[in-house]
Amino acid sequence: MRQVTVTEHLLLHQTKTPDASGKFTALFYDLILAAKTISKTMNKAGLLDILGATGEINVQGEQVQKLDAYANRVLIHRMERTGVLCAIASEENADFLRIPAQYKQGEYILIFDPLDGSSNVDVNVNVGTIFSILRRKSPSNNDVTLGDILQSGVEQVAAGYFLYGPSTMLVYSTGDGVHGFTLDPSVGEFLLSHPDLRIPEQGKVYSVNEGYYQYWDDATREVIEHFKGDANPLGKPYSARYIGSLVADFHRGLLNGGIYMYPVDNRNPGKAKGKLRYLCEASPLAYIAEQAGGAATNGTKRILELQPDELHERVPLFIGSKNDVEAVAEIYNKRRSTAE
Ligand code: FDP
Repeated sequence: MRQVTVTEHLLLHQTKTPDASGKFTALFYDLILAAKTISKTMNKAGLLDILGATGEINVQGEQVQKLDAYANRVLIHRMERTGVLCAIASEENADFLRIPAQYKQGEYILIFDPLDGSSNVDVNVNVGTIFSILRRKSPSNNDVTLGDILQSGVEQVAAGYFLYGPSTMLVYSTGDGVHGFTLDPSVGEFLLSHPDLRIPEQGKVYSVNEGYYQYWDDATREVIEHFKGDANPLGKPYSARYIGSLVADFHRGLLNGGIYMYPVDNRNPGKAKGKLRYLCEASPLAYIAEQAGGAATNGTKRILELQPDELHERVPLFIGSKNDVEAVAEIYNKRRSTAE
């Protein structure tokens, strides 16, 4: 059987888009190249001196893993030279980066989490690179500003992730469904393995760090009880699965259905909005979820309609099968209206 490469797939999308200039395809091409470089290093991680922490604390107040810093460097180095970007924002950098003057400027903005789930990397658990692509809003002869980057999820031009696991995968959407590709290491190409992915409407699995139970409010506890009890559409408890690597937990839900949750907790007043970042985690994954027929909420509002005020804004996230996400929103909305 002849297999479709990701480049062919992108070119097909390009021909379907009126006025397409090929710049977007070029952007993807470089992104894929960066991911292949990261993937290759990930495969040998246990043999290189690249596991463990660098000793630095990032803008999120978290330990920077050596592989985090490495993936960030690879992505920035490759992507600032594409000629189609005007700015890059990474989970690892406090501020967004303007494309240096010596390189050609473009109209797109790339936001990424270079290595999501990296606290798992030392134990050889799946991690990934999550990305979001936006188009700048201000005129191209003006200096790019933070306002160009603080866009709500509905405005994304494309989003997706690379998953580094037993095989390396690319899952992406340009607003025309969700497509999954698997890297064939023997030829170095991503081949279409999961066309038109659809999340099952009803899941059977819930995924949350239940160790934080005592730090949740009553509404959140009721949400979790909904999935653990038998007064749910299954009439029995859901199975629990939590890898602790968002991109891997999300990917399981995308393929098999279910819900991933990272609610607000009161462990630390600084994290009163939850842990996950809107621009580089919640928004791109919500775009993928919706494009695959699933849903994503912060509890009361659709993730894609939220407007971020800060580059590293955090947000609670409930994402996956439509029925399960709607059940969560129903519980939070009911609690909210009785409290009012
Ligand atoms: P990590 O800190 O390892 O990068 O994005 C942050 C994230 O991982 C998610 O990938 C993961 O789902 C979550 O944090 C795990 O957080 P907890 O350890 O608090 O459960």
